[in-house]
Amino acid sequence: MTNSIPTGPRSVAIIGPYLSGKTTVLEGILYTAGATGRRGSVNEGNTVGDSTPEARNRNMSTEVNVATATFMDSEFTFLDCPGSIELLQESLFVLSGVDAAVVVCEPDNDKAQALAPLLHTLDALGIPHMLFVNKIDKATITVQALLDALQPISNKPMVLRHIPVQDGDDISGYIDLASERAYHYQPGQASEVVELPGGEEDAFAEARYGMLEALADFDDDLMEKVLEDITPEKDELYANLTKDFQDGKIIPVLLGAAEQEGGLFRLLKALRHEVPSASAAAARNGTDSATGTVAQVLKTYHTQHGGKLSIARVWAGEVKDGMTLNGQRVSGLFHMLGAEQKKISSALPGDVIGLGRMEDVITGETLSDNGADALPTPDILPPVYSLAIAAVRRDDEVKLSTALAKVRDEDPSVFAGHDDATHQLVLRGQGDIHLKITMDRLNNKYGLEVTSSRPKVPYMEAIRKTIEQHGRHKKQSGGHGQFGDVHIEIKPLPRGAGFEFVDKIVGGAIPRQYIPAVEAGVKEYLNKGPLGFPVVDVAVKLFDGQYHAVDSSEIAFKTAARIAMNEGMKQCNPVLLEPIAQVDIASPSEHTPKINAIVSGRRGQILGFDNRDGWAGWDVVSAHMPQSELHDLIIELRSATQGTGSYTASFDRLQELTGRLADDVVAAHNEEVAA
Ligand SMILES: Nc1nc2c(ncn2[C@@H]2O[C@H](COP(=O)(O)OP(=O)(O)OP(=O)(O)O)[C@@H](O)[C@H]2O)c(=O)[nH]1
Ligand SMILES: [Mg+2]
Repeated sequence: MTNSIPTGPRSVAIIGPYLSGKTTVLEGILYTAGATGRRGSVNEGNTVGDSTPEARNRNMSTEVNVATATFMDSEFTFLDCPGSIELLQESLFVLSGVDAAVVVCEPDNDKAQALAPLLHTLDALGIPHMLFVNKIDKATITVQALLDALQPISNKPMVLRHIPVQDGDDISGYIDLASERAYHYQPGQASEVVELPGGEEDAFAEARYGMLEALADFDDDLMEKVLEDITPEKDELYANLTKDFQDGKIIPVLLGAAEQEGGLFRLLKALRHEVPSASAAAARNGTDSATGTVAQVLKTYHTQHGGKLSIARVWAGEVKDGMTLNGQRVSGLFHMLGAEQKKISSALPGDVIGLGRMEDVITGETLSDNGADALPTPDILPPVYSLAIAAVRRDDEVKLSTALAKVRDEDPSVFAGHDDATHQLVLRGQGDIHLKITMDRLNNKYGLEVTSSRPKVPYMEAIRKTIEQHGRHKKQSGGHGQFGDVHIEIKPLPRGAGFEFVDKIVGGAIPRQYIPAVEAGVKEYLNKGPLGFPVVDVAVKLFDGQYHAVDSSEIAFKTAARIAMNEGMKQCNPVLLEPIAQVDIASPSEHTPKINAIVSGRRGQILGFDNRDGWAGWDVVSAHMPQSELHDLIIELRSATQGTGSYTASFDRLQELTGRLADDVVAAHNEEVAA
């Protein structure tokens, strides 16, 4: 094991739960590394990251912030991801292009579980990751209590690298367990090295022993030393810490207070020494044997003035301004510092760069100059929340569809489409905040004002009784008259059978050429049944009728059919049908009883539950639930599961809805039609 510093540009994701302090960490890191001359603050709205109005107005990150900086000769690109669970898709794309991840979290028991999905994803992707416990200045629990809360969410040992130094109620600094140095936080500056404070010796010795023990599990030499009570050399310790982190065997835990610049210099030093060089990730995704240039797009921006900008990680070869990748010319090559772009002329493996005006390139795409195989891309998260939207100004409709395509380019977890059943334009995504951010983007970037409403549920109706009905259309008004006369039987069909038209005319009671018109008239009626909704599962049999040699016409027979349907359907015992979805809800098992209660409370029928495939300690509850109950399901699920619960849904069947609920649906529908 050696302790040399990995070479080449490296990239690190800064991820973690909502508002844990990631953008503040980035700001502090950039300042510490000398990439910026002053340290901004999220609360003052002057950080390098979060430069868009959507982010600034909300005091939260709404997209990934990309910044390249050089710290002591080591080049790093930091990808600060938004923490909101509704913006998770950003992180998933970013993780395809990093060498390690810093998971920023808070010393708060109640927020520990929010880390579970992220840690699981990092494990599945094989990305080395460490925890940075931020806001240690306002910790409410001891570090040991924090570790006790965190450890169960990962099957890898969490190895504490620092312990805090308590000064009354405050935490005034920390002791680094590997270097055996004590640091005193100095707000706004790098921490000062101080004497090991008296009274902390026992805590230090215990924590250090805990660290050695964890490392010894992966190294026989170290194990022997621990057993024989021999203090290992620092070099040996660092080599073990580095190797076990890089191999993904341990999750190192660092402490800090980013807002006071606390712990960031230590964090940067740890990253500089321990983040593997890009060749390790290239070996994982197979680009280490690539010939020519290979890069992958991690994020797409549509900038206000510079057009489309694709953020890509270079995996192999060299990227140069002006070269052709995937048949498109690179028009501008940049290093990013938030919204700022610094022109560069070429980039080597490991670099994360901005590529200008690659118009047809999408997020996740593999770029190459010689047709390299596509690298895997993350799954696109299935939508869990929808809103019907409309442009406030009618003549903005065309502009809206162009803008929606661009918005989707930047955020592939947004879907927009016309719902054929309800005739609404529906925006689908990961939650209310996600869609509101999307609408703000439409406004801020494209000047489009958009309203939103709860999407309509595509109710249908059917009948429960068979009847026969006569319909006649006769008009005598100078010149040509109109005459059509039909006898039909209207009969319910089993659920899912759709519509059937049966022609039983014998002996030419109605001439052949008019029969399609009868069918057309019936179909036209079925768009809106007696309750006001499209009719399904019905058979109409035409069994008799009359015609007139001069006055009969297609239009007359069509009208006669409509008259018959109009009269007849009312007597067929119409019934409302509501769409029922097959729903699978995933959450940590401890929440399963709550999930069951939520499903029952929303008229759901539980089908069973099972372990979530590949997710130890998680369940999936399967149920049938009415679509009308799904609208805000995700909101209730998340609040019941510390943000970890999610679901997928697909149409299962239509089911009769009767009683007060049905009356309410019909009344609301009629009111709307009348309005
Ligand atoms: N007390 C304290 N507050 C902090 C610290 N670091 C960040 N904060 C505050 O925490 C809030 C969130 O900080 P951000 O940096 O925006 O957090 P984030 O993780 O980037 O948030 P999202 O990207 O929206 O998930 C802000 O009000 C910060 O001022 C810290 O070390 N101590
Ligand atoms: Mg942020």
